[in-house]
Amino acid sequence: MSQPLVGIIMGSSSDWETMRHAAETLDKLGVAHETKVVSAHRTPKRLYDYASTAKERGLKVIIAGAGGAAHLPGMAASMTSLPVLGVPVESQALKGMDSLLSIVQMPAGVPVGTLAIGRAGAVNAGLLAASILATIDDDLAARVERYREEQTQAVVESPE
Ligand code: RP5
Repeated sequence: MSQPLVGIIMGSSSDWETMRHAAETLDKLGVAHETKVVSAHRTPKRLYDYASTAKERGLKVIIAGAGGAAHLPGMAASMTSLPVLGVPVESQALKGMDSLLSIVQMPAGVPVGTLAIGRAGAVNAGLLAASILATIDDDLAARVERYREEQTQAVVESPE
């Protein structure tokens, strides 16, 4: 793929099962992206390096997924003016409510666009990232429209 436009980061490789859905959604829409494990707690220097250089490296949107005490999206947002989309990964102990509340309630001034817990949030983060990029890319906008149209067509009239 060409120059990545979307950076998908996650707190642990155990988050990949969820975050791969963001990557697969971007694949379907033909959006170049990169994926990295970057932990706010275990690899803070890696997080600093990643977020503080993201813009100059050509990224346009960051998708950050984490579970539990999920500081990753907020910390990433504190170090870049790029849009940051946060995906709460479902945790074992609290089913992702901890992740959601850790990500969503940012203080005014440092936004994180918070998505749903789990797979739905990861898919939608991919779609939102594509929609953001599509505002200045007509070809991508057409692909996003087609994705939505195909989704509509796939809905059956009756469950039987
Ligand atoms: C968080 O802790 C990660 O985002 C992950 O969701 C959670 C558990 O990580 P592992 O113990 O599986 O590495 O930092």
